[in-house]
Amino acid sequence: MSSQKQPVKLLTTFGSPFAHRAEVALALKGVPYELVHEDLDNKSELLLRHNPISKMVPVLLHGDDDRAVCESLVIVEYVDEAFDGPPILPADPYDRAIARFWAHFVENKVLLIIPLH
Ligand SMILES: N[C@@H](CCC(=O)N[C@@H](CS)C(=O)NCC(=O)O)C(=O)O
Repeated sequence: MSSQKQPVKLLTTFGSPFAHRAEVALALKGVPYELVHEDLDNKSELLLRHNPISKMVPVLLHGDDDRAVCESLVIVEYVDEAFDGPPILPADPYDRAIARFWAHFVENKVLLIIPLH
């Protein structure tokens, strides 16, 4: 089966802006996916196995359950590269760098002041 057609699961939790970021990327690309809701007070073996470093959601599982992508901004870029559909990041390297700059700015300066789980 082509990797484009392999099933996609997104480990998420209610109200996570980081998981929403990954969902927006999947929606923009028109990729069907299954949401798997995590209880962050009782993390699943699936989450701990696929994200042993930070143990956070979102985690994107593509194909068999051993292919896991962690970190929402990494997931956005993976989804952009792995699936057909309209590009998310600009084609021009300079424009891509500017998009990444603002994504990191939001990550480090804006989201840090919002209390999250
Ligand atoms: N830098 C991470 C942040 C993800 C994050 O903060 N996820 C929260 C939910 S909104 C989480 O899983 N928290 C569980 C924990 O801290 O143990 C990303 O962009 O994916």
